[in-house]
Amino acid sequence: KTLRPLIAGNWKMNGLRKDLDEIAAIRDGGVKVGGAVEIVVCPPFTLLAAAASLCEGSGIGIGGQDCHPEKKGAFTGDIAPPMLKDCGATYVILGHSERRLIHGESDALIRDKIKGVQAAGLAAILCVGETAEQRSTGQALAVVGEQLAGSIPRDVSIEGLVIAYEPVWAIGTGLTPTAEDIAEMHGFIRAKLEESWPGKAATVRLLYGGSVKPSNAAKLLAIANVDGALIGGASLIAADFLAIAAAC
Ligand code: G2H
Repeated sequence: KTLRPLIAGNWKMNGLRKDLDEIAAIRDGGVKVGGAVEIVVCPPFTLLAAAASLCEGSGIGIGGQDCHPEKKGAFTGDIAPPMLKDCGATYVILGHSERRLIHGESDALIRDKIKGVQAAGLAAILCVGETAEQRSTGQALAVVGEQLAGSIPRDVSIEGLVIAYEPVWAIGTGLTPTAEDIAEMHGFIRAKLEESWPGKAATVRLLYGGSVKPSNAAKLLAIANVDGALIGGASLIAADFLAIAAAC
């Protein structure tokens, strides 16, 4: 594999200030993994600035889990991309299935968010993935193809964009697709990107997400076109998260 792997932790709605100790432990252990693997932690907004200052100069990146498409304005409760950047974030997760399903986020909204994020100089981690029903009825590739076509703006560069394939049915369930199914989907995503951005698709890191843990990480990360992972539950424990990074 030629791309530098990216291991990103999605803390979701977990973490109080006392849990910054875990981020410090990720930083200390991550520095030892060295530059071979890029490590990013996406804590809740409330911990972003503190996490970024803990990780400053360590090479461990910090990301948001969502944002508003606009730079500023009358959007009560929302967070703008420049605010994330101002806190020290370099990445933002967008279009996670929990945003798509619980908050009704559409591909069109996610597309606007990617534009806002890129305009602010941040890198987007775009999540795509099918539901159990969509997979069992043979629609997985079509659904992900539609999400890619609908949520990646045509007029932006895809260099620096990261895509995370997260089958909805694998999130937090302990279930993972077969290696063959992941290889098929990641190959499909790479081919779709190549159709729209010829010559650029090979630079885009494709992460797998959904029930990645230390015990299955090496197997999942070895699959063709898997350039890293997006980790939920296991990223909350520094030792587990670092063991996954070490499996790259
Ligand atoms: C999928 C993943 C992180 P988990 O949502 O984005 O969570 O690893 O807990 O399945």
